[in-house]
Amino acid sequence: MSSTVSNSAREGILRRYRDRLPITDATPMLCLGEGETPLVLSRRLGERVGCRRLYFKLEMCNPTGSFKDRGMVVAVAKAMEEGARAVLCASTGNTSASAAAYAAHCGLEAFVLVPRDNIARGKLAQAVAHGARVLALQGNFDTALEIAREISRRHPVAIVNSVNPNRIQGQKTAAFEIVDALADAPDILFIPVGNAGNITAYWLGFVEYYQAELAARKPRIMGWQAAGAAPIVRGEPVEQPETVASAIRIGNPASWKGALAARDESGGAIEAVTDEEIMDAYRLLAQEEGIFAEPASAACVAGLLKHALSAKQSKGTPELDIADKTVVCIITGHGLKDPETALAIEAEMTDVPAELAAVERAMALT
Ligand code: AN7
Repeated sequence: MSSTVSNSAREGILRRYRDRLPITDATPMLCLGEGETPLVLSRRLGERVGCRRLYFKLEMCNPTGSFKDRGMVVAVAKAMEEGARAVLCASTGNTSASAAAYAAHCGLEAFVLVPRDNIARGKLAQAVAHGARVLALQGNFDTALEIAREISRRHPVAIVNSVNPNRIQGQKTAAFEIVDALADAPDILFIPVGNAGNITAYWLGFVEYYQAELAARKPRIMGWQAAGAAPIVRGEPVEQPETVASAIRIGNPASWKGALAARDESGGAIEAVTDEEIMDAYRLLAQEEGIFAEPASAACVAGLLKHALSAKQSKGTPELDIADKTVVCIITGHGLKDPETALAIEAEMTDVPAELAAVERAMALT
């Protein structure tokens, strides 16, 4: 079933999926080692939710620590090909980190518009470290995106948000990798939803592989928004989105229609999880699987826990059952990106004098 698997050193998605991407002879074959991320079989959470084949796709293992690199390498390569000198994006953080890295890689200027009060520190550090021009807006992501789109209409600056179709093209390659690794599509995909580019891209990828007869089926897509930022669940934009998962603090997703298509064509759903559910999943993922993801990524694991509970409560509803299904959760970003949320757990540390006996006592060895 697999046409493109490679065991060699990472060649990047442009080379690996050349035939399925909008690449010409003039496209620079950029690569920072994106793609070929691990698909890890759950050891403990699967048992907890009663699913024997639960996998985590570790998109946090991309070069800048999030899935954004797959789309960004394509968007920046095409911008180079078209002669752009500068790229621009609005971002809750990961897009800006990725844009800054790929722009630095090929000597383009990067302008990033971020919500000043709601961006995780690690992501901001990445943009600054890569030399991007960081414009910290006193507003939220939705406003920043509106402004970025207008600037790209008026000035010769390439917008590298997922409104740029090259981003979606690159991100669909994660679906290809999952099919290649499992020798078919999974039964169900759990994925966090913010601006909705990624859910759109996965669906595109699964449909493309299905149509090429590289997969015998398509997964049901289960998208998860944060309860305080759940416009698609509510059916209308949210003016003041709020959630601990700052990456998906988005009230008016650009790829809304793509998300609805993924949901409806796959027979899936888009639902909400509370911040409390997100933080519970965040801790479980770190402490029962060894996977340190950022809160937005934990949203889809929170969704899985919620789904498993309703499946249990309505036993005999075969569509909900996950016991014998192959399930994949997309772990979109690294926990280290948001040290402030992580360090809220600092209270768990034990202060100990630097003495052998005191350490032994603290370890309950005496
Ligand atoms: C870790 O970086 O929107 O539904 O500006 O960083 O495709 O938006 C990030 C989104 C999930 C949601 N997980 O993906 C940005 C930005 C993480 C993210 C999402 C984001 P989309």
